[in-house]
Amino acid sequence: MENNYFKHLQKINFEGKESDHPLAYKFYNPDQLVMGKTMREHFKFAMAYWHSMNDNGADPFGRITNLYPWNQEKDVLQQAKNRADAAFEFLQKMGFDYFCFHDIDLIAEGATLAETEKRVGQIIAYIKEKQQETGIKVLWGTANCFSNPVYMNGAITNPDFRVASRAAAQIKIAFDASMELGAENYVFWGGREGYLSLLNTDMKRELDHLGVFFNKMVDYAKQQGFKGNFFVEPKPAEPTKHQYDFDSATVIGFLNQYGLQDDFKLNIEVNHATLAQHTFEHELQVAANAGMLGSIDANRGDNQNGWDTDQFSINIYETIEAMLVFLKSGGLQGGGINFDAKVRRNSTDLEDLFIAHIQGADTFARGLMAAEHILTNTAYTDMLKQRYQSYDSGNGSAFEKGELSIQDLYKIGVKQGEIPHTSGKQELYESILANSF
Ligand code: XLS
Ligand code: NI
Ligand code: NI
Repeated sequence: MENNYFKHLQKINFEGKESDHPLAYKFYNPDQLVMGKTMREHFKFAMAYWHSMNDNGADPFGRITNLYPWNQEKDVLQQAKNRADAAFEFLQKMGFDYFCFHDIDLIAEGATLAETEKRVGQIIAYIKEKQQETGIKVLWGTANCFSNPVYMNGAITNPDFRVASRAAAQIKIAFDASMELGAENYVFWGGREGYLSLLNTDMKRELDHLGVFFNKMVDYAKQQGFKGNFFVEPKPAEPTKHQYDFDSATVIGFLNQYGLQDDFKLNIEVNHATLAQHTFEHELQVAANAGMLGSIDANRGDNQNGWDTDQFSINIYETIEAMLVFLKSGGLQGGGINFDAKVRRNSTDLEDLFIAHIQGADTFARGLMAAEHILTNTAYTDMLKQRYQSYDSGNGSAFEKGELSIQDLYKIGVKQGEIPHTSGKQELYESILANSF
């Protein structure tokens, strides 16, 4: 008999913005078309297993506050099955098509890697059945190579090969499990790949190891017939002082340096962008420029905090700017919107999980509709084009095509005389944004 943890909660429906029901979508209408695609297709919303199913509210200052009923069973396999029941019930009630997971979110880690592998195999079989019943899919899978103390000095970039090879084995197991569940993508987030002090670190050697390993993963995935994408998820710090996958630009440089640019894309997380002193839209745009905008981990940070608070998205302005980049660059390559966010330690009602995800989905829906409005009904696109019009013809166009030498540029530039100011019109752009929703 399957469990029913959210008995008191009904399927979440779209009721429109006049609704004052907290357990209804006000803006996310899955079938509504935006620029020729349904919202459902644009977003591919996913639940993050680790936050929504495994989190227990513990923080460095206090013990568990959140005793989710599905995690109370003592038998390891039964507990994992209960958790999967809760996950699928939640996803169906939310109307989400996807989830994302780490290997050891699905089932508790064993005392040895061999035992973990056995356990993962058992739970995968159960989850696969639930996928067949419901049609719910995996947006991406990944390996947690950072919680186990064996990884305290890093995983693949560990100075000790014994640990690096253990990490490689764990990643192979997680990748195989992801493929078995039909995962559309596989993620590498740095975890403890980085350093605490450069004094005891051979950075070049550690990065070379990561480059070699990723190349081997590409070969392996091809042999296995994996049709999905590999994503790297940038983050500047936490848990290490300096993460190797610092931000989009750093990751793209790394992928190019190690010949991985054709096989990897990026998974951009909002709160990681802001921790790197960038905006979310900046990180998306950098990835899009390289043709590597793969997926999004949706959340938000806190302006007064310097860590990854992983709160649910409510920032409309930030989301509209992100959705402008999203629409202009043709959406995500293979990925979707994964709510890598958690309810607060003191949000202990089961309905809080629903309210949080509804708010996140509605924020993205509003952002998408506002971005569509800006692109189709305002002067925005023309204004932006106009700003660069001097490159559309004559010498500007010749320069852009690489047809002017430095001598040519000198001849043209030296004769320019006094150049009148051209306003950047930032406040006008901002007023378009502010009036778009
Ligand atoms: C942590 C990361 C992590 C990845 C998956 O900050 O966001 O949750 O998304 O390993
Ligand atoms: Ni993330
Ligand atoms: Ni994060």
